[in-house]
Amino acid sequence: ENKENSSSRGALIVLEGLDRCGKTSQSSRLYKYLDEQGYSVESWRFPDRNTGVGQMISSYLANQAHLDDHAIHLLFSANRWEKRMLMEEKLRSGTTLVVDRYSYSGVAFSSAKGLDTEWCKAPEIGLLAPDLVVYLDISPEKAAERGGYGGERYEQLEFQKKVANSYLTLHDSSWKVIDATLPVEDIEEKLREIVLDSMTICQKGKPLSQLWP
Ligand code: DGP
Ligand code: NA
Ligand code: NA
Repeated sequence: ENKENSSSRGALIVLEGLDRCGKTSQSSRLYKYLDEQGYSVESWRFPDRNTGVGQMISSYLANQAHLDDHAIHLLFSANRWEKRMLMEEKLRSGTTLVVDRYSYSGVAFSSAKGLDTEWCKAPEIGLLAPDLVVYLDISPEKAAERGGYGGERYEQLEFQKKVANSYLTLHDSSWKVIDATLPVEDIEEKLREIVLDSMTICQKGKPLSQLWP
């Protein structure tokens, strides 16, 4: 099998979940595995704190800047828009992207503050739709027990409970849910399996599409 077939595109793989669900370490394990297998793959995350917009988001999360809930929502969205072109180029050139958080975080976290869900979804329209969304499922209580909430703005049990409820209303039958309380190696194995399936479907010519399908 030729993994470099120029007609095949990469897959847009998104990992979602509450803070402390283990998403970040699973996405780096997945990246490392795919890379070692010889696939063209990159590890991305949102917010991307390296851009100008990302720096504003970062200081908001660190409670160093105060912004209206709507304004910060639009900045998170802008942070995804500023990477959209590059994202499409990478996917079309055959690179799979493993992305830690995406538009679903955008809607889940802002609607948890009480913003209208449809309003929250609107600025995400036209961003690339993921080929696979994996939700690492953990209760807010269990996540909080893991400790190490870094002290950023959203890292509080009561707020995470609201985020969990928002995710529940967002998630549809296309999402793959993995129990985030399983041993790390078991999660890793399940993740590999569903990601490789999704990559195969993309290689076979599945077209890129846009949010919200
Ligand atoms: P992380 O770097 O994955 O720990 O994300 C930082 C925090 O920001 C985390 O609590 C999740 C939250 N977050 C991520 N994306 C968005 C978004 O688009 N909108 C809002 N309001 N919060 C987000
Ligand atoms: Na965090
Ligand atoms: Na994280």
